[in-house]
Amino acid sequence: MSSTGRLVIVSNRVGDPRKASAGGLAVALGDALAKSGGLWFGWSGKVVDDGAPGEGEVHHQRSGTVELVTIDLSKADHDTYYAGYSNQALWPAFHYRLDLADFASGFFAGYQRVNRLFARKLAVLLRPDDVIWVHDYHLIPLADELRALGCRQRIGFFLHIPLPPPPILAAIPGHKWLMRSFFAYDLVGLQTRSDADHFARFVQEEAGARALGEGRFEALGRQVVARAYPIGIDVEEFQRLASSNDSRQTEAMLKKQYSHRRLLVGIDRLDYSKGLPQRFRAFRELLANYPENLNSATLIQIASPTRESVQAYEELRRELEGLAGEINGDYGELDWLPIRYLHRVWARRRLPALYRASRVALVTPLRDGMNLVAKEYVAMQVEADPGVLVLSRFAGAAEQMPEALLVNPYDIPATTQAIQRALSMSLVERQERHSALLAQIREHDVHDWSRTFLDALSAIETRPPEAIASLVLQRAAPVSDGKPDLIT
Ligand code: GDG
Repeated sequence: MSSTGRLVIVSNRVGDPRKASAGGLAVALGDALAKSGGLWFGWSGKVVDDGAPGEGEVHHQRSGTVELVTIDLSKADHDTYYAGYSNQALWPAFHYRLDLADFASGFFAGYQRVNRLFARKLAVLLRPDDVIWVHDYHLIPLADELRALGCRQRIGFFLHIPLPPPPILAAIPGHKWLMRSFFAYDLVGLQTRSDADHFARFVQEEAGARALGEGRFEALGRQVVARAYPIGIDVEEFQRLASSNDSRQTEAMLKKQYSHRRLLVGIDRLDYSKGLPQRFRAFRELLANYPENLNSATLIQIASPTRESVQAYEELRRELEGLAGEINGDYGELDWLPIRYLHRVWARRRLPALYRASRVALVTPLRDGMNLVAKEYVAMQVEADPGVLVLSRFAGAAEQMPEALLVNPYDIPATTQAIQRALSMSLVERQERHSALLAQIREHDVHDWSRTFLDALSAIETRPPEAIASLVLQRAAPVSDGKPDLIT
């Protein structure tokens, strides 16, 4: 990072970068934080049943040179900001599922209240030369709230999930307020070129923004730069995990146990965006149409529990249990079950073994910001005998990974054919595809992602004080009746 300022990360959840369980993102952000002696701010994960809305106890912790600051949420705030607006309004809508979205006005008020709470608690910790990087859909209006408190620091934002095209965004009540919130940032990062195009179209069509070139837009007296910064994985970290004793033992166990089978793997949070029912149906067609897979092809599907208080997730769980039971009942034998469906979290250190033991990975979301599992699978394959990635064209990763077998997950017969093709692909073709994919994943890893984003953020000229003052003057009026104020 060219700036000398301290890095401040803000995200809904805070990961301790030094814990063994930390994922690639926590490790990558942790590296960037450690270099600048940074601060990471977010929700503690604790819900206080009788807590007052808009209030929460703040906790300070150190992890090496990094300060971790977390805040508790009252139950009312958790239910409206997190389970409500973030996960029942923005998550489904941004994943093109308006049919599942609930735009209850109480949700919106809670979302605004918690963003204001985060801003209030964070603002007092900030130094004038800090560089602030806000993450994901939970916190879109945070910069606006910080600006209202007089923050003049550079503030960047990264959206981990897709940004849908204008007609879908326009269906979100308060969408103009949301869009205006983006203009309080200096830099907005999106996962793909197509998300960046949607941003450009939306701000021009709905907010009358002027495009100034190279992703810079001017509207509402503000300027923002919005570009694609596709996230990657920590390839080395995964390779280290793979060489651990635990991972090697698990790989040997899987290979022995399934020596007469051909393994396929799916690893997903149990989320309706991941296309799991469609995947199970395509797998059933594989068994029905290509009998050579009977007594052989075995799909290990890890579906880690997530957001279980939300009804759509409960329904999905029941649907998948039904489908897995049906397929195993119809096709299974005494010594072979076609689907091993595990509804639990699988230890991260054991993921490499599962990736390595599998001939094919099924990564078939209906919509996904990027999808890191696709990249992790490729990174874990052995060059002498690599497996094949079947990847949805609707995952952000498809833009960078054209050498995968790209599928439309809604088209079940075509997905079935692609799985069959993956299972019977020649070694030469597997190697060619794998080496192209691996080169791309190595070049654009998570460290490259955070460096590129932070360099771009640091290169943006800081705003003159008058510009900040104008941001504050134009900010959204407080919500009085639970409905967002709209600029129409
Ligand atoms: C969001 C966006 C975007 C999964 N199950 C287990 C487990 N995992 C790990 C995987 C992978 C991560 O979780 C999942 O990342 P994805 O990218 O696949 O999906 P989301 O969770 O939806 O992430 C997505 C991402 O943010 C980053 O920007 O790519 O589009 O939706 O690392 O390995 N890990 C362990 N046990 C499990 O059971 N330990």
